[in-house]
Amino acid sequence: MKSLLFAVCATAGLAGAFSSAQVLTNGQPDTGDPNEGHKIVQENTPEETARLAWWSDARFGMFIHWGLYSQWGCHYPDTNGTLVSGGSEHMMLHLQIPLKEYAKITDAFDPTNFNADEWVAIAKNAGMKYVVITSKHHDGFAMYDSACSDYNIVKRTPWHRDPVAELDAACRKQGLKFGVYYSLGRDWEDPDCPTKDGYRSNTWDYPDEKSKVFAKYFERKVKPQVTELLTKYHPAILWFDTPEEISADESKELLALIRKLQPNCIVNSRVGHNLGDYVVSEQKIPGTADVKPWETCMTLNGHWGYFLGDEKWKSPEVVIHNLVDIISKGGNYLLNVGPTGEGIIPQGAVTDLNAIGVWMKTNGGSIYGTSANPFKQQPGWGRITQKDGTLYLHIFDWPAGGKLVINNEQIKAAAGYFLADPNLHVTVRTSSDGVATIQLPARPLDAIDTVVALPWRNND
Ligand code: JFZ
Repeated sequence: MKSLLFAVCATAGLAGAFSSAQVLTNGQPDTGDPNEGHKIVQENTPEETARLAWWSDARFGMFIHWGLYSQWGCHYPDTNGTLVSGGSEHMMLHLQIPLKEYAKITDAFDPTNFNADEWVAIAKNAGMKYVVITSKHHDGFAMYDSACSDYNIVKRTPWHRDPVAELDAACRKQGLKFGVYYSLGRDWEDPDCPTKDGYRSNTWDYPDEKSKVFAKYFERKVKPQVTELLTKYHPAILWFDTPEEISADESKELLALIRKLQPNCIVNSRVGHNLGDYVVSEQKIPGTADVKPWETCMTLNGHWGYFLGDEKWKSPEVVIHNLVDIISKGGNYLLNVGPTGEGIIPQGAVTDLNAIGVWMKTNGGSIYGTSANPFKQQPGWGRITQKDGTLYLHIFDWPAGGKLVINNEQIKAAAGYFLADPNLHVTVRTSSDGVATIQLPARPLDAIDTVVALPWRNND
């Protein structure tokens, strides 16, 4: 694979484009962002709740990180033309690749295997209800036909197509909602995008960090591009990232602009300064639903962008348990794929998503439109979700002898059934000391998560 990639680099005239192979960080995911503190602390207004209604029902979405960094799997040729690791989709930063050299990747970026309908079909088959793709990541390159900046996929690549437009159309055709990610406070193409002490800035092309004026970038690039994204593609979600040095007034101004142009567009909390419709939790699942509403975004392997050689896919069991855990706490799950420079979602990801889809086809009723476990405790054997007066018992660990103990005195149901076999019923028995138990069959109906639907009434 590497020799093939080397040949591509050489023909693309990139060999010799880069003189130093040092990686500035160990290539681990970027976790030190001070913006983590931009949490929504107040409850949502009725208007925000109404805007989120479809999103709260959807519960499960596909995140797509696709950009110039995908071309050689977040790797870049050194002076000998050998591909060196850039650590992640931050490779331009980690390797301090000069903008004019990094931009030459556009000459090779020709994803002839891209098929928006196929990508959306993979998401739909996995049971995902919305798709969010990177319209502009930290490298500042627009993955759509931007009138504000020629540094975009239509103008600068031999491919000349607009994947944001094609995915938007494919989502509408297949009944999924479409959203766009936008890097708000990091842009390594623009000379006026500072970050705290320059820690995530382009300081190699633009070394004078103190001279950078965020307001200029905000007026020149952010507002025009957010406007064209909203007016050309009408996304259901604007997924901002890394607000960094944006001021509170600028966050407010940006949100007002979005509300004016597209009142129903959902905006996440990384628009900055405690604004937005929901909070983002990155790569982790909170212990409890400490803010409402919220979404965990997570990679399927170890990287957001396609990373050459990373085949460490989370198993379907891990993904399904994560999904159920998140929903049992009231959150959404945005699970990421990183397509290759040729426009292909890696087979390891597709295999995973197909297996997840099989479980979702049988058990989706315990996911879509459900809300958090109504009880204070999560059971030791799994998780609980609820919808319309029905509890869904997600049994991860089958109890010895099939005797399931439910340590919640509120459960007064008499009988339930298995989603995997609705003709197979179970009976709840409540002992004199108020402990409810269910006698299950000797073996689970699903090795990953067997779901029992239990009509219940809360005695509160
Ligand atoms: C950011 C990006 O840097 C990354 O490339 C990817 O797009 C991810 C979804 O978002 O990574 C972050 C952003 C914020 C935090 C951590 C990683 N945070 O607030 O801890």
